[in-house]
Amino acid sequence: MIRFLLIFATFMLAILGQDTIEAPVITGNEDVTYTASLSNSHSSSIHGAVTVTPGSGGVGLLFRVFFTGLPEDAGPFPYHIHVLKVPSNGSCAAAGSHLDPYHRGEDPPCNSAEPATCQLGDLSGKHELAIVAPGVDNFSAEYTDFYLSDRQESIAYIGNLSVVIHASNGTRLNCGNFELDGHLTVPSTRRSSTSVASKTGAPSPSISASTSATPTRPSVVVDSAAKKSSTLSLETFITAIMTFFLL
Ligand SMILES: [Cu+2]
Repeated sequence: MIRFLLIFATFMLAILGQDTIEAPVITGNEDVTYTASLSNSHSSSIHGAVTVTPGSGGVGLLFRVFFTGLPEDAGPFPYHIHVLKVPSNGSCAAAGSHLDPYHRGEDPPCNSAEPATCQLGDLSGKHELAIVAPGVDNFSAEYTDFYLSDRQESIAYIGNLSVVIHASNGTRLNCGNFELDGHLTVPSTRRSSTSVASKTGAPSPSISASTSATPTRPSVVVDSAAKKSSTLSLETFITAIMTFFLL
């Protein structure tokens, strides 16, 4: 009996050990625009840009994505925010790994129904892969990502990072660095969310299911550490029961 309980306890703890990390919803984003233009033109047919402005009321960031020249036989195309800048030689390999400040890791793959649990930089995982129909070589999307920031002090800050678009097999096809548009628009004071909304306009109708979904936790957390889900307390509970039986 005791052996059975030990095996059962080990099994349950192994399962529960896969704690779910939930990224906090980012509020208070600034009225600035960042654009990452895919720049490595000499080695890729793909061009385009990812433009980022504050989400409605400064909650999250509004992404406008446009890619063109997508080779028909290489998609669907994942694309991500990567943690390092693309160097002047244009090497997408030098862009490093995905933005993942909560150390979520690659596995299991991102579930778009639970975007808070995905790597912060996994844009195509949280929203949608760039998919093109036969004979079409461009893709566009617009969505709000609630877990990213345009404020330098945030660990979810995207302004000094890069975007990489991949072939379906993971090959890095093109990349570009986020740049503050015009380098002239740094606000000296934070503007109200009203002016943000009137400047950027309301988001257009969503394309993917997760695009316009209201976050289930409209928290005011800006930069606190990601929360672990309730699996930890369940883990403690099971351990307590096992201890009771063993004693
Ligand atoms: Cu990537």
